[in-house]
Amino acid sequence: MSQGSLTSEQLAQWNADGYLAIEGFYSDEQCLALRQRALGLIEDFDPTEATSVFSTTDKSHSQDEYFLTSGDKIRFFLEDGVVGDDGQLTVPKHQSVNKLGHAMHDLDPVFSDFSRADDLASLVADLGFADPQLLQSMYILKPPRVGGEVIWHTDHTFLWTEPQTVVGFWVAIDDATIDNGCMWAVPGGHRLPVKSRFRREGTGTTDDVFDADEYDISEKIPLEAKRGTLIALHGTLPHWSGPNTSADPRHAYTVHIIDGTAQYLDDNWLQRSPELPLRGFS
Ligand SMILES: O=C(O)CCC(=O)C(=O)O
Repeated sequence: MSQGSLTSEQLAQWNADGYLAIEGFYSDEQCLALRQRALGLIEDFDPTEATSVFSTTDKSHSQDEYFLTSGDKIRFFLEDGVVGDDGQLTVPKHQSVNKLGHAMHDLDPVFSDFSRADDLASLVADLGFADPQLLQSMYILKPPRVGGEVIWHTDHTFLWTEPQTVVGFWVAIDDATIDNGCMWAVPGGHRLPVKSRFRREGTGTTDDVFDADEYDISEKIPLEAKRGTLIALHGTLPHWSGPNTSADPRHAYTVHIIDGTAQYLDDNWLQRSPELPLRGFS
């Protein structure tokens, strides 16, 4: 992407569909450097620390302090079913990790540079942010044959501001296809009211359900993406990714940005210590 503004067609697509895919936003070199850094972090990680298995099909993880205290750390979340009865991994360590989260963008220089690329700052300004704050980062591995689905959700459900401001910026670090679990979305679905809010309650979490009906996903479309493609996802756009049924990896990086002019609620699951305040692009 060249420095500067989105075209009027791109802005129109963003407003109409609630997402915008930009091929070649990041170079292969940038993606491969981030990939190498993520794999290095996994190499250094002791799996016994990952007492929480992350899966959005099993909300029980969310009660786990490991998850709730990860907003200002670099933590490693395991795929379902990769820990045997003896507490040991049943697959090699690099195949067992579902994702890294949630503050690599502030704690790791390689992730920080990737997340604060000039082109991303320009895009975020074009999308109307007055005071962009980088809230959450995730490096999602979706390992071959093992990587599970991410259920239909909107990001506003999890990262609530008043008014709604969150946008997800998802980057294909590997080519993402239907077979290896690319993202899917319902174009225009961002205009519907969100169906729930996930928030802290006591020492755990709860879902406030506003509408118990499932999303109508009859109009869903796959967002296959070549390495380096960036997909901006409006905070109220329903999206999903399937399991990786292929032999190919599907690494992706996503950073969620909110506007500092909005109120970030203090019962959102993701909270940061005052020692690591949110930052924008500088
Ligand atoms: O990469 C995926 O499979 C899911 C990512 C996602 O849902 C998100 O970034 O909000």
